[in-house]
Amino acid sequence: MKTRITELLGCQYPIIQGGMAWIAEHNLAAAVSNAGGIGLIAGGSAPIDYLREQIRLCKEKTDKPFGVNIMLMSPNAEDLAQLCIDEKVVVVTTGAGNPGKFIPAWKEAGIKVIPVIPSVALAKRMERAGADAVVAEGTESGGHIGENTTMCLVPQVVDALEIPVIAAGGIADGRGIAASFMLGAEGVQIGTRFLASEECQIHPTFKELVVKAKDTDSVVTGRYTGHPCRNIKTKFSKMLANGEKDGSLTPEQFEEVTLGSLRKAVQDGNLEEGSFLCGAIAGMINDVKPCEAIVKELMEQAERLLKA
Ligand code: TUI
Repeated sequence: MKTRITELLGCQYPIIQGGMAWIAEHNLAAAVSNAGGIGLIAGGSAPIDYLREQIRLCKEKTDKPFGVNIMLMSPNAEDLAQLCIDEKVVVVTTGAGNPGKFIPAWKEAGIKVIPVIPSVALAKRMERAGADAVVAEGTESGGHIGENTTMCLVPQVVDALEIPVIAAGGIADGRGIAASFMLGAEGVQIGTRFLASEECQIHPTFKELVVKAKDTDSVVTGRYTGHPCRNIKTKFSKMLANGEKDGSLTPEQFEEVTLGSLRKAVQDGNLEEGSFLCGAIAGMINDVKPCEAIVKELMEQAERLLKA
């Protein structure tokens, strides 16, 4: 399937793996790239030496293009942005902020720049700033989210821009890909489906939560802090949601108890204190498979539907 996204990135399929903080490391990124998509390594708020090592390990595992996600709320985003230039990364995606100030240097270095955006206004600013494409991310996504849904956001961003649009949020099978293309997207970003992949290095408890999740097992916490995040329902995320609702947890206390909670979920599978960030589509995911099988299944189903 050829689109402006496969042309831009030099990949076989228009599937980009989500740049999930604490989760997306070189084993996952290389597996997705080797399967014909674009794997991403998440910068998150990792130390620069960690990200450099991950990029180099990924280069050893794949000769296919892969990218890096820069989380713009990270205190060392500037250093990580420069590292992408030094390591000649093919494509950078960004999240949780406006990457405008980094775009000229990335473009100068020949890096393809794809900001993740939750609104038409920000999408237009990114196009004007020189972005090559955008990911229009609906509120169905896991992690830090905007308000609009994939179904409403994607066609409005497509109408507002000339550059290609990648749909994200709630896409985990070929039907979601075909629907995204009907909305005018030329690629998809998929995170949650790859959580339940063999190459994903998260704690087994995290994978089990994804596979066992039902349609109603997703909850958004932290709206009152200005950084809403979608999680799998656990005792901890329900406590946060209730504390926010009934006022028993102040925004300051919320920030305090969630500090370090991503690591506790991903590395320790800690159900008492971990934030298991995950998309609302988890209910549809019932098995753990290699990335190659996931990508093959996604593309076969999407192509069959789009031909029909
Ligand atoms: O960034 C994400 N998803 C993430 S980042 C993350 S790590 C984190 N941990 C704690 C608090 C916050 C983040 C976990 N998941 N997705 C892309 C995304 N970007 N969603 C929303 C946005 C966004 C929001 C505001 C992008 C730009 C923006 O601009 C505001 C501005 O400065 O104009």
